[in-house]
Amino acid sequence: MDLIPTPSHKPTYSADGSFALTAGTLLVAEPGTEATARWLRATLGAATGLPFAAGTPGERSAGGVVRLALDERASGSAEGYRITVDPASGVRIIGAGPAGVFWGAQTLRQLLGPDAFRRAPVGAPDRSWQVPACHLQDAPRFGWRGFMLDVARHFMPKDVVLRYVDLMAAHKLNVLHLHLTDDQGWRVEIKRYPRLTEVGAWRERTKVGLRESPLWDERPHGGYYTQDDIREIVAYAAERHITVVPEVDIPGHSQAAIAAYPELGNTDVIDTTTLPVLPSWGVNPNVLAPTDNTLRFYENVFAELLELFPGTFFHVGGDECPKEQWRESPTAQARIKELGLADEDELQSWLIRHFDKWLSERGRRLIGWDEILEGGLAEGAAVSSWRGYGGGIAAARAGHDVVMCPQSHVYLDWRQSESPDEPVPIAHARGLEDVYRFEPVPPELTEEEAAHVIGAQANIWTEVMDSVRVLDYMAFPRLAAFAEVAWSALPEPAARDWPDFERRMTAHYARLDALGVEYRPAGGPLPW
Ligand code: TNX
Repeated sequence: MDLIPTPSHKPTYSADGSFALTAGTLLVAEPGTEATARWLRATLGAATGLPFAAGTPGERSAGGVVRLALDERASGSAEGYRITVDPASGVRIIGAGPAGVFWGAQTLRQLLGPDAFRRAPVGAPDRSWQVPACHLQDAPRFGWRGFMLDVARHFMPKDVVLRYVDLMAAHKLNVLHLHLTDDQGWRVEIKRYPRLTEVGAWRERTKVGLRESPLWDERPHGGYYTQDDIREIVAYAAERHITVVPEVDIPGHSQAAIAAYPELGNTDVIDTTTLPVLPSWGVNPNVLAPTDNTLRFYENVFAELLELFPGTFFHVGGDECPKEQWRESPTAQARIKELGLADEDELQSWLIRHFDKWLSERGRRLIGWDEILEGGLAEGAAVSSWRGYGGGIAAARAGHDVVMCPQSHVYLDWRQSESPDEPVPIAHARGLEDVYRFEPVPPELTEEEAAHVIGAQANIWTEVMDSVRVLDYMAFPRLAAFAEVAWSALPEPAARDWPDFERRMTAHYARLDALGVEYRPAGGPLPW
């Protein structure tokens, strides 16, 4: 029934009709499935007005039953599930693990049609809610199906993040990578260093930027999440089987931190006390000093963040760190000598290695942008391959895990067409079909190397996105195409059937409409 992402096994729809959800339909949650039952009752209850009264395992009802259960034999993947819809007895969702049950519930919502995505009923009180009779078996291709949101360039209020968690869940995406710090803003409260948000979360009006963009703004900007906000976001995501991966970008893209604590910068090269939270975009020469003070400072920052983010991976950035100041800094040069390093690239590697070790001692794993390969990749590090596939290929060949997110395919800040009316005219045109044709595993990898591609991710950078309306426009519909790439395994990449996806998108646009997503319409940009 026009599912997106399409299930890994072709569903069979039987001719004998459908099951109708009614006020008499019971919701039975077997042990381990209670969280999904809560989600189902809340969302489908709101959309349909039906009560979904709780039944006990084994209970039957004239109104039928929606039964949630766990059975590890349901799929080879803990995120896999099976659904059976019988016109008489009801719906059975069996997950191999709790996540599988949840993804199955998301599929059930799609089977019900677009109005199931609303927050209040819109039809006549006696309208019927039909689920087509079917057998469905599904499991994801990748364990990391990521979406990165840059909340540093433009702060996105907590509600926006929670809404995106729900939108991710609707598309079976399961990793939310939050880009929390950059030159232009520090977005998370750190108790030990209050100036990070007192100073680092606020910037003067943007003075340089994409002037050609109608969204280029001259307003001051700021905001941050308190630690309780983060706890709420993480818990909300966890209920939806989404892991939040924090990113604190070091040693480049760190000027907001330096503006708050000037001793973090290269004080022997420039007067860091005059550096503001950066009011312009691009690659910035003012980077962290490779000193013990910097190491201790970030250890303390990370220690607070580890308490907030329970997931395994911790992203330390590592991208776009110009080395000029290190070249000029007597302190940095002395460090290079003392450590017996060849150059500044190795100095960055030394810094990343330090945190790789520090994180692994705490049971976590470091992940960084593919620049962390330069000067030698830290032992346990995983790589986000953004400058194309090259970094990811090199890392996989060296036995490191990789998340493929090449800008050429899945940078959702890139413009969606060549039209002069595109509201965010960044970079090159990447339309829905381009994203749909993204293949995360490059053919040159052997099977063993390819196993290190643990997933794929779409990234959205928000230099010129200052509101959720623009964010929606840039993220959708392309995130739906990306979700299918990350979830739906195919016999071979060439088997991706664009006309079929385009057809299914017709149904999906109706779901996005019901959700209130302001996607880019298929026919072209809106008259903004
Ligand atoms: C490069 S991708 C960056 C970001 C920019 C983005 C714009 C990456 C790791 N660094 O700082 O926002 O390009 O597309």
